[in-house]
Amino acid sequence: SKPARVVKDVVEAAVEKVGEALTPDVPGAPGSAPPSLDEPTAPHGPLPPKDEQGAPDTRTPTGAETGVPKIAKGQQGAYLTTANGARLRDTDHSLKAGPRGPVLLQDHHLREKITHFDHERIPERVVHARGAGAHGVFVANGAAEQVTRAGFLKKGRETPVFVRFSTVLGSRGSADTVRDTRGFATKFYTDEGTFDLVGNNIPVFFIQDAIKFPDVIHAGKPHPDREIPQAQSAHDTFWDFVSLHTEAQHHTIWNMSDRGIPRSYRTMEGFGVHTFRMVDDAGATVLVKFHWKPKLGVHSLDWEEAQLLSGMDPDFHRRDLYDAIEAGAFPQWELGIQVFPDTPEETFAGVDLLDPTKIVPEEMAPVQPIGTLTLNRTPTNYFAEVEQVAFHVGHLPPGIDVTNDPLMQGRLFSYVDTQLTRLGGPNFTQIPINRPHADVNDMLRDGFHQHAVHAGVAPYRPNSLDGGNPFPAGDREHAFVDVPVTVAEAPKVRASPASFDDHYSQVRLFWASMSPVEKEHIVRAYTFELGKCYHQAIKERQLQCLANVDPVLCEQVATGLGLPVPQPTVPPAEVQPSPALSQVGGEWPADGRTVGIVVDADGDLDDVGPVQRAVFAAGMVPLLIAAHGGTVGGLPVQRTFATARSVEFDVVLLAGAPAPAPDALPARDAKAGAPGSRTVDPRVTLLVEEAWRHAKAIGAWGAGAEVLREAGVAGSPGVVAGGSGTEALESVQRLMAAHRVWERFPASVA
Ligand code: HDD
Repeated sequence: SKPARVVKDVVEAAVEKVGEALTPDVPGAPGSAPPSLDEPTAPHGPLPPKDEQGAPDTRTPTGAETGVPKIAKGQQGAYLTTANGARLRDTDHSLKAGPRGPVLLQDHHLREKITHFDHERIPERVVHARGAGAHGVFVANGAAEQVTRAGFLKKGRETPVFVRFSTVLGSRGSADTVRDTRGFATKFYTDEGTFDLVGNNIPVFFIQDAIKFPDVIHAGKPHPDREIPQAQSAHDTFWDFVSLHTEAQHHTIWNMSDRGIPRSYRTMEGFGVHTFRMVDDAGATVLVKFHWKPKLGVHSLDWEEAQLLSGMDPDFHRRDLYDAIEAGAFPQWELGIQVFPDTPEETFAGVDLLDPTKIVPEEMAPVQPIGTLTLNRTPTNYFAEVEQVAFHVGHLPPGIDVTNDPLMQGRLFSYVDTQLTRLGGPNFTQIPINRPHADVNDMLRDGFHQHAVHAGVAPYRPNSLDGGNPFPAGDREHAFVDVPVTVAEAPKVRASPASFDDHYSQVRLFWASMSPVEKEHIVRAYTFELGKCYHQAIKERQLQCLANVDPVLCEQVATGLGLPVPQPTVPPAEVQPSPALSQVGGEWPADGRTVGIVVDADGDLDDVGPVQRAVFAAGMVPLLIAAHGGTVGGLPVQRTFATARSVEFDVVLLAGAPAPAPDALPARDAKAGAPGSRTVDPRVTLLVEEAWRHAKAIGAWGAGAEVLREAGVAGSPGVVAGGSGTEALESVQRLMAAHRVWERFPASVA
């Protein structure tokens, strides 16, 4: 049987994998024998470990084969021990002078246990503190072989990976669904050295030079006096910064768009942001930009949904990722590159490729797929893996090199430096999750937390004492050779190229590429965030920036704020919209979505079983919602009216019209002491009203149609009623392909 840590949802999802009736062989699953709650009486081994992360564990980090496991196993043997392996009899009582006497200083176990506990926390990441990670595999399709000698991009090559997704501003315990940029950092354990692609879900960055990074982060983080607001950009210092450093306006409009509130990590694009240089075996180079394209499409939350989720389920994205993987719905992304000629100007179609605040629209340089990422394993231990993983933009394999993007250049310094504090010294590459899968034979020695037992006496080169080891590799041995880019002779200056001065044309390009409903969301986001600022001058300055982007955008936000509309100071650029930037208008698979099904003992339950099976068969997760836990008509209930909220579901189906229960919220039309005129439990009506407001498809059959009437949504777009349960499901499934029922959103911005 599987470990008891398997969560309830996963159990339900496991049912789907089995594809059978609702009786999996998982402890706690409906129909299985109930797990014993008593302490076992006989010792047994620890819970079965997951497969260890790929690195052979019998080698030292220098690559020397020892034949002895070198990675500390979390648990060995069946008995409780001290950290030094002495078996213990009792861990619940301190050693005392008599049962009522003082505790003795000699109690080593007490001191060791408490001391270790006192030091369990390490500093959280200075940015991207809140994250979730997963293991997976990257399979190359060979398309990149034409432009790079990187071995892991050769056709059919499979490379183990670890991915960490994150928010930027919030601290470790902050909510997942806040409006923010998301980190998308991938560690490819290639056999030519680790490649870290440390990207975001937004293709541009706030600043053009790394020297401003502490400033933009200080501005985005909570105010230093009261340390609020947490994980928000809706405050004065953030808007002060972005309106003064107008290069930030492009990244900011992406944040204010639906991209700032992804539906799931599984439905996010990822971007390497910078332009990289690729080099082939002959030394020929091209410039490239990396893109991750999610197989499920790019989807976002509705703003109200995001806010509700921050309270209802602050772990929404982390849970979604882990549940999907545990249920076998492995998230996938296509890795693609835009390829540009490596010219001395380092520009493409007028876009400066060294400016990290600019994109090259896909219509001008198509994204060419070079391989597929599949996340297929959740971490065994959050701290050991997700917290301790350390990425670095400079971790590059032969065939991929950096460019002179001044943001990238600064990052090349920052990522090792920060680990020295966070992970407590320079040996963090020896931590299991960070260990390269390629042989390591460096001449780095000693330092805090040195785990390797290095042999030999000559960690220097050349030497005669260690037989000359280690040897420098040549091209044939896949050495990393820096591309000998010519550096122009130029005066030393603190300056940017003139092309970096264009701060508005691509903001306008982004705005112009949005559908009306997306524009509406952007207007609302600016209005909300600026409305949270206290300083009039900051709001006015940001409105000035918006005037330079687009008059409609500026006017709408100014109206919301009750402020005058400024005139542009920069003439509006002529832009060609890029349809690829819009999230609306396509059709995507429904895999991994969640279907809430309201059931009631008096409703039409016959169709529920077939609907559940059809939902599973479509790769989605059905969750039954009822007035109480346990079963309804023999069907196991997963959510009650007390625990369910619409935001958890992508669509809602109604198989009944539950009457108001005594523990329901008071209906707004109820007089004191009177039951009110409602016939449906107001929590169910609320569920439907919210789902409607968030433009989700809603389906009902039998008595369920009554709920639609009571909620006042019957007959509106995306609301289907009548027929059988499976017919209702088929209708909402068709609607889900577009992700939401877009026409339900009022689109007042043309
Ligand atoms: Fe950064 C973490 C992405 C600019 C300094 N960054 C970090 C993470 C991501 C990014 C995804 C989290 C990695 C993880 O999950 O452990 N950062 C970016 C992107 C940038 C960017 C896409 C611009 C294109 N970053 C940037 C600059 C600097 C840093 C300009 C400093 C000059 N970033 C850091 C850091 C962090 C970090 C302080 C904090 C934790 C860590 O590195 O390991 O070094």
